[in-house]
Amino acid sequence: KPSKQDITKKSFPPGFVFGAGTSSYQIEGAWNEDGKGPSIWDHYCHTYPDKIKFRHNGDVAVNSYHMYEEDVKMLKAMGMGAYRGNAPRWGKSSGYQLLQQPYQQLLENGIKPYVTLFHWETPQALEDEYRSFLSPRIVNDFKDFAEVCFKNFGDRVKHWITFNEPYVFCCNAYGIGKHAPGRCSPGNPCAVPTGDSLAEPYQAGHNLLLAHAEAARLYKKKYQEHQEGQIGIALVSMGYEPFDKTNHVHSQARDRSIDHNLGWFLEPLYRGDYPFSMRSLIRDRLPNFTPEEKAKLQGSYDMLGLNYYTSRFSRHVDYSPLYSPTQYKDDAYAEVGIIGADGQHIGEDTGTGWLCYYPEGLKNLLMVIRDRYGNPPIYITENGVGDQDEGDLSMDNAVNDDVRLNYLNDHIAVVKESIDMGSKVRGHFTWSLLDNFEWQNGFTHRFGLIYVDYNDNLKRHMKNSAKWFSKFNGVDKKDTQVAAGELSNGVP
Ligand code: PNW
Repeated sequence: KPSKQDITKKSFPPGFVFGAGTSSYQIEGAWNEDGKGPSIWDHYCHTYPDKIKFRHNGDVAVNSYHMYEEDVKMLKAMGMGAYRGNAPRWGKSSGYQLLQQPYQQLLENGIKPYVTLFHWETPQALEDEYRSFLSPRIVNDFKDFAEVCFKNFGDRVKHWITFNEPYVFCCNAYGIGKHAPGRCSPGNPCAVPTGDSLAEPYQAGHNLLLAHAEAARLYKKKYQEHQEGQIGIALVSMGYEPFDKTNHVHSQARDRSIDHNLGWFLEPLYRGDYPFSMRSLIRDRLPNFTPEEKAKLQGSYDMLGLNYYTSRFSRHVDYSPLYSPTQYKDDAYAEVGIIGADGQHIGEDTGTGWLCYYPEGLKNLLMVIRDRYGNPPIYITENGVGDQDEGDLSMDNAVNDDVRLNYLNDHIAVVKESIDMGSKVRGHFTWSLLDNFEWQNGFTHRFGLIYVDYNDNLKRHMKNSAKWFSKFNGVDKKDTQVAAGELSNGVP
């Protein structure tokens, strides 16, 4: 149950940042403007339109490529100190000049850019040429792209995030085929079946980790000293609770679930190899690192991004030779679900089906990172909820978003508690600044603090949660109203 502790930005240590995040394919549009080549998401939505709810796509998205001034005003109206967005899209051959303007605008308004280099948009050319992340060739190509970004924007960008959620990327794009490039293991409905290759998610993850390590190494060697910035990666994890606390097999299952989600990527970065439980269960489908690679991976981050939304119960299932592995069955002989042994739900449904309210899960993960992974500086790079809207949610109802407001309040309160318990969290970014293109769900899941009117020129309106954030961040009520009032007149 939402607890409603009274908490504001002032409850946090000085320097702690609050912000909101987005990703380019989800918001920008302008998919073929200014010399940009197609990404795997352009290709996927155009080639397999039925894979996306209502055949939506990101060709126009919420037009932030052209409406970024609006978006910056909204950040300002909420008193946000930071914005997490994407660098110039990989594969864009020109147009860097244009991207100088949004950065300028952010900085002039006192909003720090936190830039994610990769939020799932591989250039289609690299997919066609060598299957992108399934080939080690991706490592150098990613490093080159990262260098273009460090060189062109490093004077203004002081926080770099190489990859967004390798876990979701590998599982959805290579395991269950729900995301571009749509590859999947047998038994899953997908765009591009990949035979019996159950190793693909692990190969993709492996090359991605090596690409991260090379890009981070380059930044640290060549740019960090004079640009004085930091680099990291944004990992996602659900929280996990044992299905039945009174039976140790379920506590062990819970630990394996954490290993196979957070640990899959964090453990190589922390100590140079995958978790032991993954090695022992996934065996020869899990690639190996050379000693040099291990050394490059270890400690290749100044800070860690953690994306947290929800939690699950983890239930031990016995080994059976009939239990054929698919991507999800690799979750370590642990079945995850929302109902525990005594019938209780992990947390209330918040509106999109998969996302249950369970702030405690965030604290638990932060404690795992504190205790098992060396307690690095952390930014909560995503946290938020979506409302389902298949054309049946009125704007009034969408804007009255108490569920989101309570969810954010309570998760932010838990961040504060975790800091008091020794976790080094340095910032919190709500997902998302705006309603946007929610991947396979098209525009039907609205995650924004800001409502986007799809029936009226993509106009932006503050939801109640956005107004709550203004207060939270100490913005004068009048200033917020002025910003909101101005904006509801609708600039372009
Ligand atoms: C994130 N989970 O994906 C992505 O980074 C965003 O682009 C996306 O819009 C947002 O979440 C909302 O879906 C996730 O199952 C997908 O815990 C699934 C989970 C977490 C994050």
